[in-house]
Amino acid sequence: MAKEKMTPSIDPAACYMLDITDVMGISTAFSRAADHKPCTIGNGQSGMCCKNCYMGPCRITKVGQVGICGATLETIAARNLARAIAAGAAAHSDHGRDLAFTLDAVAKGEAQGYEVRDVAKLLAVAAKHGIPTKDRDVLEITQDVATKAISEFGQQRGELSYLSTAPEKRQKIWRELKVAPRGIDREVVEILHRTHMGDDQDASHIMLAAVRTALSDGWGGSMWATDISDILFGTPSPVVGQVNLGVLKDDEVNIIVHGHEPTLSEMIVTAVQDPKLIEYAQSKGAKGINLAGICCTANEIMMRQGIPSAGNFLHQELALLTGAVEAMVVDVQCIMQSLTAVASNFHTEIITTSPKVKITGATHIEFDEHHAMDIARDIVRRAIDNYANRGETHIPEISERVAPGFSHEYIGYMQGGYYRSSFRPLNDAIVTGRIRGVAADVGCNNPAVTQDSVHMDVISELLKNDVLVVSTGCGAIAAGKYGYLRGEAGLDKVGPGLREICETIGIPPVLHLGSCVDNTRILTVLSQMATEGGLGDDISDIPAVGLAPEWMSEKALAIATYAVASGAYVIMGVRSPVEFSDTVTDIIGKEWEEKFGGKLEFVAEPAEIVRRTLEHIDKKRAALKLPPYDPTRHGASGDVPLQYYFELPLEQQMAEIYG
Ligand code: SF4
Ligand code: MSK
Repeated sequence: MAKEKMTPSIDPAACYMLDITDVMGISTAFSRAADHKPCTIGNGQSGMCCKNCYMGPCRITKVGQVGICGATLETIAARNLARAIAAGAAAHSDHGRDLAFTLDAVAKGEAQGYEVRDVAKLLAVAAKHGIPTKDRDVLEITQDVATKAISEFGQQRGELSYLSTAPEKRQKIWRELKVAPRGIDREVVEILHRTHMGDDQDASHIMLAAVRTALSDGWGGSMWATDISDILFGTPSPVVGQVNLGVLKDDEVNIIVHGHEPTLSEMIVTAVQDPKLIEYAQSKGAKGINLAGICCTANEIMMRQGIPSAGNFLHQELALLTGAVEAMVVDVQCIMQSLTAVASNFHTEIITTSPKVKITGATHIEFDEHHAMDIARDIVRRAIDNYANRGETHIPEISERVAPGFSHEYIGYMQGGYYRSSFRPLNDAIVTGRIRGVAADVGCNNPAVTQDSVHMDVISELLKNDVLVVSTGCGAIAAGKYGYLRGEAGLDKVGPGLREICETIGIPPVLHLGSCVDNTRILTVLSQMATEGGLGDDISDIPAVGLAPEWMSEKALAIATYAVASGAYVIMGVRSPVEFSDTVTDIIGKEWEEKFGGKLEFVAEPAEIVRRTLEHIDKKRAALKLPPYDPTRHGASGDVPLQYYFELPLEQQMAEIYG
C-alpha cells in the first residue's frame, strides 16, 4: 500500500525551503523519511532484533520465540533499551566532562579567552559539593570545583555528590532500590557489561541498572555540564532573541554554529564582534558578520548572549539550502551526515571541530580550549573569505522574537527578588488552582511526524488548560517559532489563571530553560518546589508531567528515564522502542510507578498526550487535597469571586484563604 503523504512541517519557513529543494532535486531528512521503509522489528513495533553476539543476529517476531542463546523477547527488549539509555547518558555526560576540563584549564590559567564569568554561581556550586569558599581565591575554588567534577566521572564507589540536593524522600528511594549512581563512567560501562552476551538476563533487573545509569546523567554528567557552563559563560536570565531561518542575512557573512557545546561557540560569539574581523568582512563586500545557531548550541548562546537561532533539529539542512551560509561549524550530537552532501550544492564549508567528530567531506579544525580564541578567529576568517563564492540566495523572511533564559536561579529571583528568591508564589498559584499544574515539553524533532506539530498541539492545549509549560532543546525552539516565548504573546490563548500569573510576574506562557543537558534545571526546579512546601515533600507529589512528543535521540531516552526515577510521569511521542514487549512496557510503566512514583509511556496522538497529562495533574492535585481545577474560578481580573469562598464550609474557607 502506498505510504500516505504527510505534511512535512507546520513551519512556513521550512515549507518555503522544502519547495526549493523540490525544484533543485536535493534530498533532505524530510524527503528521505517520506521514502523510508522502517524495519518494524528494529524499532520494536512488530518484533525485536538482537545483535549482541555473532551467533545472531536473532529476530524475535512471536511471543515465546527465543534467540539462539535462549534470550527471550523481554530480555532482548530490555537490553536494547538499556543500551540506548546508556548511549544517551554517555553523550550528555561526556559533554559535561569536556566542560570540567575547560574549567580545570581556566583554574590553571591555561584556557585562552575563558574566565569565571559568574562567581556567585561558582560559590553556589562549590557549596553544593562541600567545597570551602570563605576567604579563598576564586581560582583556588575554581580548581577545587573542577577537580571534584572530573573525579565524579571516574569515581568507583560511594555516591554522586549532586544526589544530596534532591528531596530527602527521593534520596531514600534511590538508596533502598540500590540505584544511587556510584560514578558517571562506571554506570555506563556496567550497562555495556550487563547487556553483553551471557550476562544480566532478567528484564526488570536490567532496567533497574538502566535507571542507575540515567541517574548518573541527570544528577551527574548533565548537571555538571549545566553548572559549569553557567560558571564559565554566565547563568542565564531573560534576553531578547530571534528564531527561524529569517535570522540569516543576505548582505552579511553568515556563520552557523550547530551541535551542543558552548565552549567554542562562545569564543566565536566574541570573534564575530572583533572590529578587525568586521572590517575584514567589509573589505570583502559584506556589511558585517552574522552569527546564528541551530539545535542546542543555538540554545546555549541564545539564552546567554541573545544570538539568534536559525531553527531546531530539522532546520540544519534547510539553513544550508538558503545558499547564504558561508560556514557551518559543528561540534557534537544531532549533526546529520547529510550536511556535507547538501553543502556540496552551494559554497558552504562544513567545519567539524570536536576531536570526537569527523565527517567525510568536511573540513576539520580541531578545537583546543588552550587556544580557543585563535581557533575561533581562524574559523571566522575562513567564513569571510568564502563570502565571495556565494551564489543565489533564498532566505525566507520569517522569524519570531523570543525571550529565552529562564534558569532555575532566575525563576526563583523573579518570584522573590535577589534577597528573597523563592518558589512560594508558584507553589501558591498551583495550590489555589490558578495554575493547574506544570508540564515540561522537551526534546527533538523527528521527521516521522510533521515538524513541530505535536509540540505545538500539546503546548497550546495545555496552556488553554492553565498548565504552565517549561521547555528545553528543540521543543523550546519550536515554541519560540510560533510566538510562545514572547512576553506578551499568546496570552490571549492561555487560560485565565495562568494568564494572571504571566501578567503579574511578566513572563511568557512558555519558559525556555535551555538546551537538552539543561533538563537538569527542571530537576532542580522540581526539587525546590518540593522543598518549598504546599505540594508534598517529593517530586512525585507535584502535579507535573514531562513530555518529549517528537523525540528521536537516545539522549531523550536517558532524560526520560532519569526524570521517571526522580518521580515524574513522562510521556514520549512517536512510537515505543519496546512496543512489542508487553513485559518491558509494564516494567517501565506500572513497575516503575510502584518503585519510583513516576512512569514512562509512549503515546503518539497529541490529544491523548494532553488527556493523560491533565488526568495525571488532576490526580496529583486530588492526592494533595487541593481544590479541583476550575477555570471559572479565576475571572478576567484574576480574582476568585468571593462568592466562591462563602459557599465553602467554614474550615475550608479558612484553609483556602490562609493556606
Ligand atoms: Fe542471538 Fe543471544 Fe546472540 Fe542476541 S545474544 S544475537 S539473542 S544468540
Ligand atoms: S538538539 S537531542 S534534536 S532536543 Fe539538543 Fe534537539 Fe533532541 Fe538534539
